[in-house]
Amino acid sequence: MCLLMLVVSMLAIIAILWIKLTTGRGQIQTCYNMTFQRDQLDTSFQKKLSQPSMGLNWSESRHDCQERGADLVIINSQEEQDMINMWRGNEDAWIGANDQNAEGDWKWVDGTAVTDGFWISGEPNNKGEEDCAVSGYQSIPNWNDISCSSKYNWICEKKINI
Ligand SMILES: [Ca+2]
Ligand SMILES: [Ca+2]
Ligand SMILES: [Ca+2]
Repeated sequence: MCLLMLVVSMLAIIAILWIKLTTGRGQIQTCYNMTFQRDQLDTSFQKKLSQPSMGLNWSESRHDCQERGADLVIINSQEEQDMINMWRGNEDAWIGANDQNAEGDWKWVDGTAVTDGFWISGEPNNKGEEDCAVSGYQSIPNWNDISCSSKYNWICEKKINI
């Protein structure tokens, strides 16, 4: 029990939402780096990131996270979902779930099953061929399956010791 408490207290999440801005001179990558502790959710994270963005496809997004020692976010709780919903503002953002290996068998990037989640009613619907998930509307639930080659912002998650 003590160990569990210690582990839980040591976990924090850095979620990083990179928004690529386009300018007349080409792409500029801007990094918004926000850290939070689970017991310190507050209004300081209610930052709107509403700049027009270019985005990356799901695989590129995941690769970007991995290069930073992180991975696409795994949403474990309502609390985490709420936080991500605030951070992404009005922008759709990739999350770390896909059913690319087997249609309808949704898995997180760590290989665990997506047992329940925050799917929009009627989603995932695999319309055309949609194997990757975004957190996509202001309301909750707001997950949707989208073509993995679409381009969106993305949210990385990294466990850190505090
Ligand atoms: Ca998580
Ligand atoms: Ca699918
Ligand atoms: Ca869909």
